[in-house]
Amino acid sequence: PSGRGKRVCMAKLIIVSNRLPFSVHEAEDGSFAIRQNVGGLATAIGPYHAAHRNCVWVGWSGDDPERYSDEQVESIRAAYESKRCTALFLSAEQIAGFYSGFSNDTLWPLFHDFSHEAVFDAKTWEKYQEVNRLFAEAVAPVAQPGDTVWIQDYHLMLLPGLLRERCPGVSIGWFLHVPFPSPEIFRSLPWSREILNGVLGADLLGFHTVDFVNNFKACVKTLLGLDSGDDGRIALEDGRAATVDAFPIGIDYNLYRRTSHSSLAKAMRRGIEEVSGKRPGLRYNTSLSAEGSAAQEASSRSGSWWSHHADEEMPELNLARSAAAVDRAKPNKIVVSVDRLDYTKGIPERLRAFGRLLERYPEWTGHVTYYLLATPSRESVETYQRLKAQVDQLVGEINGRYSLLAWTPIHYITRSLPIKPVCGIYAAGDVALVTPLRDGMNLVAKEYLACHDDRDGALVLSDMCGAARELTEAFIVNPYDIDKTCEALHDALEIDATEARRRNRAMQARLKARTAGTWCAGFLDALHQVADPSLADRRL
Ligand code: ADQ
Repeated sequence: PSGRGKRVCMAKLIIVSNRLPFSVHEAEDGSFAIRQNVGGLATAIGPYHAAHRNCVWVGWSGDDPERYSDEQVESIRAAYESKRCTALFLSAEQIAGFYSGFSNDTLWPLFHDFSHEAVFDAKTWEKYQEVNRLFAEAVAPVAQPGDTVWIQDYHLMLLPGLLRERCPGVSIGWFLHVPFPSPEIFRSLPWSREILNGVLGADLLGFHTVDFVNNFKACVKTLLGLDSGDDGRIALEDGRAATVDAFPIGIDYNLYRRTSHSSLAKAMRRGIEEVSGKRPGLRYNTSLSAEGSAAQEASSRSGSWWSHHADEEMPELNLARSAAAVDRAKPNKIVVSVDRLDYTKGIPERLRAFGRLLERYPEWTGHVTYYLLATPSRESVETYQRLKAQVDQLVGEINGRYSLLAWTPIHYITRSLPIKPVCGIYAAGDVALVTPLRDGMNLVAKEYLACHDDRDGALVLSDMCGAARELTEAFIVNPYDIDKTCEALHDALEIDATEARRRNRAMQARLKARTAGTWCAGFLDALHQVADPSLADRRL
């Protein structure tokens, strides 16, 4: 048994992704500090990597090496090595072609059914191949027979094939975090066959949902003429087989539940509740509750500017004055959303639905406040710049049209926030609006529910994401349908607390059972079952 134990320890798991789960930051004294990245991949696989000493991670550093001297690049490399990460450095040209170009301008829109946004450019395709080869050259020397390589996402779809040629006896898995499109869309890619052949170098190919698995199988049939069995096995021409299956990703439920009770998250929640008039505090003048009126009187005595003057000069802006026209007993509510600013997330459509709510149901005036956290990403890409301008404009229009002196309908935050304040925002939300136009899974919906463990709170969820297949008790909407999304938002705001808790409990039970940890273990177990059985005693 001791000999067997020794062999088991020697086998490695090599995780390969475009970005590493850490970033390096330069301190004032010129030294480099390493910080954990936020985001789905880092939080899903990060704990597995941290807990397993025989697990290493290979990825692009995200830095432009031209900014640093050779000596500094070596210090950065060493900082990553201390976290069992191997950092690759790409040139500015490779970043433009591989990352901004083929990955983000071609595959990302195509895979999200935005084919009109997809750019087909032979030069960026060239760079995509070059960088995938660079990854293969970094991984191949460390991958020994019996080791496992787990490749992540659409950036590295040629890597399974490249490693298959270079690394005999290694089990190769690949997981796609975004949707996989239907053949009608995928076949428009001039290099679709090369991509399929590359990714079929893996022993196991994982997707979030059965729909994406079926799309992939249909593409393999249409473009390569290969059949797949009911068990997901695809017999390949070289005598090997690749298996495809669905592995819906989960979250670290307890981490989000716990973090929502951290003092920072609680302070954030309290602040949001005060500003939105849900809890007596800052927004004293607009609170329509008895408590609020007392606070308002107190504030007039203390002499705030607008309580002295606004009533006389701008009565229509003064919510306290117009309160007679609205339901005084109506409780104030908070809507939240958290996204990277990306055109797949449906932010303009969602804003229109919120604007329509204020138009169609004027009784929500002064009673509902929307906290919109939307952090810009991929800012060098023109489509993203246009989207930012569009969102800025819509927020401005809605706030301009509906604001009262002491009530702003939308609080728009574009900074990137760490996990604790994000959990504070989730916890403050009576309703989470999660309405992507297309999304592989969408972790935000799941994180919101974890932050409402044992509480009410309602989720309005797009039917166009993987999460909708699991979170069936949510208010499911077609995010393109502005009227229906507005109605669902209205219903979610009005839901009875007992009913909200009942729905949440059903969804939360599923999230507790299928976590990020069980997702990792489930994928790796399945990989070891389908990969070469003769290697079984040499693996992790
Ligand atoms: P993403 O497109 O990044 O992930 P998502 O699943 O929502 O989308 O994950 C985003 C993560 O980043 C969440 O953990 C969220 O808390 C965090 N986040 C998002 N916006 C933030 C902000 N403004 N500030 C701070 N934190 C923010 C891809 C796919 C998804 C798939 C995941 C995991 O596109 O469909 O669910 O991978 O597989």
